[in-house]
Amino acid sequence: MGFLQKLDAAVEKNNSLLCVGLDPDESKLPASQKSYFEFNKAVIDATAGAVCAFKPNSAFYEAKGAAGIEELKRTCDYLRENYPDLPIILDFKNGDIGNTNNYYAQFAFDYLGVDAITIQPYQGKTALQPFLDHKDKGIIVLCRMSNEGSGEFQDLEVNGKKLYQQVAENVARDWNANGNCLLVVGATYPDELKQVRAIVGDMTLLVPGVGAQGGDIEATLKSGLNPDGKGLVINSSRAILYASNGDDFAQAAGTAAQQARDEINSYRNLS
Ligand code: OMP
Repeated sequence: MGFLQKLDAAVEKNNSLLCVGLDPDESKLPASQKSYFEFNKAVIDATAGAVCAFKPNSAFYEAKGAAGIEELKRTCDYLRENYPDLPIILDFKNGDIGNTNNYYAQFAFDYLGVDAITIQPYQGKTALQPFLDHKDKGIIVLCRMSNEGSGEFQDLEVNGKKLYQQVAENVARDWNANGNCLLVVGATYPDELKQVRAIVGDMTLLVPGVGAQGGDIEATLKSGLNPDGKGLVINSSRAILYASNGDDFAQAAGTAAQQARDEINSYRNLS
């Protein structure tokens, strides 16, 4: 089963468009938690019924060197073994010349065994072909990011449109021959999300920026849903992971995830 089919099944099963980001940060972990894997495991078990995907961000693990990569690998193994119906999105944001991309793909898909990755578009489609050729994997291309200042390049005018609009157009028109592409658009930019939705039809969009970054869930849903009341994967990391820094952290994460899912669903056209 390909990533998008797996995602769709998880959206249906858990009635959720919420993705929990697994971004463990030593400075924010509850005092009782020493291992990223054990922390993730508790959060995963508490939130798995309320999500359509999990998204570990590689940076948080790479920062700890080999030990961090090991924790990332254990997290991915745990998810595949215990929650095989829930897709894993590796937040990677990599991309290089084509030959090098083969090895990024090997790390993500063969070593970690994830279902999807985020990548940079800047090198162009030809160089990214080693990712795009993985028909069963989700290839999630950065388009209009959530951070302040993301417009510095992404809003530049090219060919009479904004660069992020051109990225959306190229990905929808030329890169998606295998039907495995998605785009990243930040929840902090609902107007841009609306523009992207208009360009890409019903393509699924990964939308980070709700929760800690303050993106508005109602505006996100109104701007980004496709006509089926789906087509969005809405990520929240810190607001779920650190809902409590006491011993009740997992329970608090579970409650925060359910609340986020329910709030998202309140703006979907659920029949
Ligand atoms: P919180 O702000 O803690 O919810 O985390 C957001 C997560 O989404 C982090 O892992 C970010 O690196 C990631 N992210 C963004 O915040 N903004 C973007 O534009 C793109 C991403 C991403 O690709 O997921």
